[in-house]
Amino acid sequence: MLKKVILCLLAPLLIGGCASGKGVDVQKTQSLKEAYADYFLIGNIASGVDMDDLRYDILTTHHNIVTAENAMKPQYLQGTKGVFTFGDADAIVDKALSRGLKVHGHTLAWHQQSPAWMNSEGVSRETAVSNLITHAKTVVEHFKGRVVSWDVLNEAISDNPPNSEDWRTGLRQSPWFKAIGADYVEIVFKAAREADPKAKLYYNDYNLDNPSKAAAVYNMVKDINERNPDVDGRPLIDGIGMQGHYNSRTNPANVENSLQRFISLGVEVSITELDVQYGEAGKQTDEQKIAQGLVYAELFNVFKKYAEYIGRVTMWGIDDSSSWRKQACPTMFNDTLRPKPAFFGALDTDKFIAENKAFIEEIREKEKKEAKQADAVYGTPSGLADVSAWSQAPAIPIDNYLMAWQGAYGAARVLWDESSLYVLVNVNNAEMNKANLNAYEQDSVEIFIDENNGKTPYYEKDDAQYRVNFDNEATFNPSSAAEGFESWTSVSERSYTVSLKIPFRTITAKEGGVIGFDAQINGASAQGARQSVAIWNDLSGGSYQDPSGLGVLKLTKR
Ligand code: 9MR
Repeated sequence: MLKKVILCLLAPLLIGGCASGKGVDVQKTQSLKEAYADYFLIGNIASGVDMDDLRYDILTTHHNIVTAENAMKPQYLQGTKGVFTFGDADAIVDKALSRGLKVHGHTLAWHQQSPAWMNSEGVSRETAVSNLITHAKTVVEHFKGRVVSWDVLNEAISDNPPNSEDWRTGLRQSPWFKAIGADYVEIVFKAAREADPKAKLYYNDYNLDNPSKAAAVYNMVKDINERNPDVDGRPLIDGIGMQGHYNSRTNPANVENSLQRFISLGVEVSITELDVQYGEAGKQTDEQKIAQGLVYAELFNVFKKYAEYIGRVTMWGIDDSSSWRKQACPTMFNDTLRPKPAFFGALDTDKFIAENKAFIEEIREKEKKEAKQADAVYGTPSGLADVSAWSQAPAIPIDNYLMAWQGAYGAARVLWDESSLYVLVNVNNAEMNKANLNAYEQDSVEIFIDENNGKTPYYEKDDAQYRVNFDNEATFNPSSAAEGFESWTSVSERSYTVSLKIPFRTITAKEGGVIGFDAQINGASAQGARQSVAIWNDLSGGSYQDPSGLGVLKLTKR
C-alpha cells in the first residue's frame, strides 16, 4: 500500500529516464547552482556538442563552472610537437566566460589521450622532462586569467598501490613515469605554478573512495607539499580532485572518510567528475531511477557537510545520451534532457530522502542479490598438468557475458588445501590472440579472490586478481600476489586449459570456510581487441577493483 502511494507521488519524476519520455521542464525547476550558492561551485563538462541547444541552457541554468571534457587534453592541444592547436578549447572557454561561467582546466599530464612523441618511443628522460615542462607552461600561459584551476596531473596512482605509505611505489607505470621517474609529479606542478601563480593546482584521480588508493594520494600530496611549502607563497599542490565515477555499490561513508583525510592535509578538495552508474543498455527501471537519486542525495549530503573545504562539485555529463557511460544512465538528465530523480536528489537532499525513504529501503533490500555459491573440494594435485586431479570437483560455469558479444566461455573447478587454492579452467571458443598490449584484452582467464569474503567495495590486503593468458603469461593485481603463484596452460585449436596454484596470503584454509571467488574469461578478437567477457557471478564488470560482487566458494571435504 505504502509503496503504491509513494509511486503515485513520484509519478511525475518517473516518466522518461535514460531512454526517452517527458518529464519536468528544466526551465521551471529550481537551479542547482542557486541551491548550492552558499556551499560550493556547481560544474559540468562541455564539449563541442554541448555548446548549442538545450544542453547549453542546462549548463548555464544549473552550473557556474565548466570543464572541457576532452578539448584541453594533451593530444588535442599538442598532437604534433611544437604545434599547439587551441581553437576548439578557446571556443569552449570564451563561450563559457561570455555566459558568466568560470572555467577549470583538464588536464596537463595523463597517461591517456597524450601523443606518444611526448614521452614514449624511446624518448630520453631529458627530452621527456623538456616536453612536459614546455607543454604545461605553454598551455597554462595560454589560458592564464581565463582558467581558475587546473587538473595538473591526472590518475598518476595505480588502482591498488602495493604500499600506500610509500607513494612512489604506488605510481602507475605510465609513459611519463617510465620516461622520467617519480619526480615527474613535482616537475609538472612546478611548471604550472610558474606559468600562472594564481591558478589553483589540483591532483585529480578516480576511486578515491578506496582507502588504500586514497592513502597513497594523501601521502604523495603530503610529502610534496612538505618539501615545497612555499612556491609563490603557498604549498605546491592546492587541491585534490576526487573524480567521483560512482555506481550503485558506492558507499558514501567511504567517500566521506577520504574527504576527511584529504581535508586534514589543509588542501582544498573538489568533486571533479561526478556520475553514478545505475542502469544497463541505456535503460533504467523506475526503481533504479529512485535508487540513483538516493545515491546523489546521500553524496550531496556529505559534500554539504564539508562545504567549507570543497571548491566545486562538477558532474561528468549534462545528460545520459552524451555521457561517456551512456549505457549506465549515470547523469541527472535523461535522453530528452529532462531532469531525473537524480537531479531532485541532488537539488534538495533532505526532501528527496524523506519523500522516498520507505520505497528506497525496499529497493535496496531487493537489490542485495544473493551471491552464487559453489564447492571447492579438498585435495592437492600432484602437479598443475595433472588435470584429472580436479575431476572430483564440481564444474563452475563461466558463461554470463558482460558485453554484447558472446565469445569465449568455459568452466572452472577448484581444489583447496590449507595453504593454496588450485583452479582449473577449461575455455572454449577462443581466438587465441594475445596481440593487445593490455593483458586484459588478450585471450585469458582471471580469478578473483576475497579470502575473508569481506565483500568490501575496494581491495583489502586479502583480495587479489590473477590473470593468465592462453600462453601461460601471468599478471597480478596487486603485483605482490605473484609470490608463490604458479600456472600451467595447454592449447588445442579453439580451446585452452589453464591451471593455477594460488597461495592463500592471509588465511590458513579450513573445512567449512568460505571465500569470495569469481572466474572470468576474456575473449580477444582476431584483431587483438577484447570482444567478450564471460564471468561466473559478478556482473558489475568491476571485480578488478571492487570485490563486493564476487561469488562464494565453500571449502568442503568429500
Ligand atoms: O569523457 C571522456 C571521454 O569522452 C573520452 O573518450 C575519455 C578518454 O579516455 O575520457 C573521458 O573523460 C575521462 C577524464 O578525462 C578523466 N577521468 C575519467 C574520465 C572518463 O573516462
